[in-house]
Amino acid sequence: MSDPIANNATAADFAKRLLEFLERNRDTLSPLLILPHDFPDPDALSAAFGLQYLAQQRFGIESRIAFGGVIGRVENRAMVKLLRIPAHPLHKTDFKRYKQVALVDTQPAFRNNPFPRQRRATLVIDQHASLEPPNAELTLVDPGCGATCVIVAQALLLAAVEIPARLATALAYGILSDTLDLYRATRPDVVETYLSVLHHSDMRALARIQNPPRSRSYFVTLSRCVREAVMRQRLIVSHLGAVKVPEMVAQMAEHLLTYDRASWAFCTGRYKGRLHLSLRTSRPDAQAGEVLRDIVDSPKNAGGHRAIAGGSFLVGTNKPDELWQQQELTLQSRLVKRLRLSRRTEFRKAF
Ligand SMILES: [Mn+2]
Repeated sequence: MSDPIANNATAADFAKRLLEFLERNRDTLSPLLILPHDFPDPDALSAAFGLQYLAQQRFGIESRIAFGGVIGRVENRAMVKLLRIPAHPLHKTDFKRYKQVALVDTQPAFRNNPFPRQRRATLVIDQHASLEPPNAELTLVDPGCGATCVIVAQALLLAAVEIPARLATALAYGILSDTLDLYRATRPDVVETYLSVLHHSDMRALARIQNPPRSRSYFVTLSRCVREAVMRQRLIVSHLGAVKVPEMVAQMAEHLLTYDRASWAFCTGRYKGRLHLSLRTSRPDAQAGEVLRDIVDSPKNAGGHRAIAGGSFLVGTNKPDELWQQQELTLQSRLVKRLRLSRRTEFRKAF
C-alpha cells in the first residue's frame, strides 16, 4: 500500500502514482479496456486517448477505448474525427473479454457508465469527488485538477514520452472544455499543464473543433430552446422536448447561461425514454452538483461540480406527453424552492 496522497497534492503527484502503477503491473495489464463515461465529453475522450498512448508507448500495454451511449455533440464528433481518436462503442462482450478495466472521468459507483456494479476496477482516474471509496486497485481522484485529462497529461510529461500533435490537441481541448476556457482552473498546475500541451498542439485543428459546422437539427433545437425559455429572477429554464442527442441539453443550458440577466440555467431534454438534465450557474459561490442532486428523486441520478451539473433518469418509452411534462415541471418547481426564489415572483417568457 502506498501512502495516501496529500491534500495539497498537484496533478503531478497523481501522475507519479499512475506511472508507478503502470510500471509495476506492465506485464499483467494487457489487454486493458479504457472506459470513459457514457456520451463521453472532450475531457473523458482525451483522458482515455492519453492513457492509451502512455500505456502503449511507455509500458507496452495494449488497450481499447470503449464507451456507452454515443458521441453526440458536434464539437466532440469533430474532435474524434479530426484527431482520429480510436474510441469505439462498447460491445456487449467487452467486460467478459477484458479482465482489466480502467475508468476515466467516471467511477465504478457512478451511474454514468455501464461498468458491472460488483466488479473491481483496475484503475480509476477522475476529477469528481467520490460518493464512496471506489472499488479499484488504484484510485486517482483529484477534485482540484479541473479536468481528468490533466492527470494523464502530467503523466505523459513526467514520463517524457513525445506527445503527438493530435494527442496534445485533444488534451488541450479537454482541459479548455472542462474548465470553461480555464476560468474554472483554480490551481496553477492546471494552467501550467495546459500551456505545456498547447505547445505541442495543432492550433488549426483546435480552432476547427471549437467552431465546427452545425447541422440543421442543431438550429431547430436552438430555436425551440429560445422560444420555450422562461425566466424567474435570475433563473432561466427551457424544456427542449425530444432531442437528437442528449449532449444538446448541456449545450443549450450553456447558451442560456450567457444571457446577461441569468445566473442559473436549467434545461431538460427527452432521449430514448430518459429525461436528461443540465444545470449551469455563473455564481462563484454555488454548488450546482448539490443543487441538482437535491431536486432529483435519487441523488445517484445526478452529479457535477460547482458550476456544472448533469444527470438523467428513466421516464419510460412510449409514455404520454403529460407524464414527461409533469416530470419537467416538478423539477422546475423543486429548483425554485431549492434556490429559494421569492414566492412573489413567477415564471415569464424569457424572450
Ligand atoms: Mn471531466
